[in-house]
Amino acid sequence: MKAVVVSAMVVAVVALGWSSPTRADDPPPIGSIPLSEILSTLDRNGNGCVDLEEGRNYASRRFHALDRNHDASLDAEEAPPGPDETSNSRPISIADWQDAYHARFDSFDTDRNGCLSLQEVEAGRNARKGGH
Ligand SMILES: [Ca+2]
Ligand SMILES: [Ca+2]
Repeated sequence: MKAVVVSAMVVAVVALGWSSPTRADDPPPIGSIPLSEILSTLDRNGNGCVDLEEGRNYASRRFHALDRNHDASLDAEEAPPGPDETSNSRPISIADWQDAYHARFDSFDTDRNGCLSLQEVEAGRNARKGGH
């Protein structure tokens, strides 16, 4: 049963090109993607880690999916701030959204190799959860 669901999702992703801003099912916040799915979801070139560009592409897709009225900014109604979001400030422009993503990427990339391993993502999430 689960395999059928996954297959249907793959077909849907391929059919929709994965980048359409009008998809009904929004890409989830980067911070809420299960660790086990991080690499398969974000690692487009398959090198085993998520680089800045791969993460930025995803952040951009998510921004445009959430921007219901297409005014190039997200208000609190379109994207309620939450702990898993790239930024909690609203309204937020795509530039600020990407800046916040970039800052989070840097904070996760502890070995400064420009690419996030699963271990770095996990450590970064745990640090955020326990940091307050
Ligand atoms: Ca990669
Ligand atoms: Ca908007």
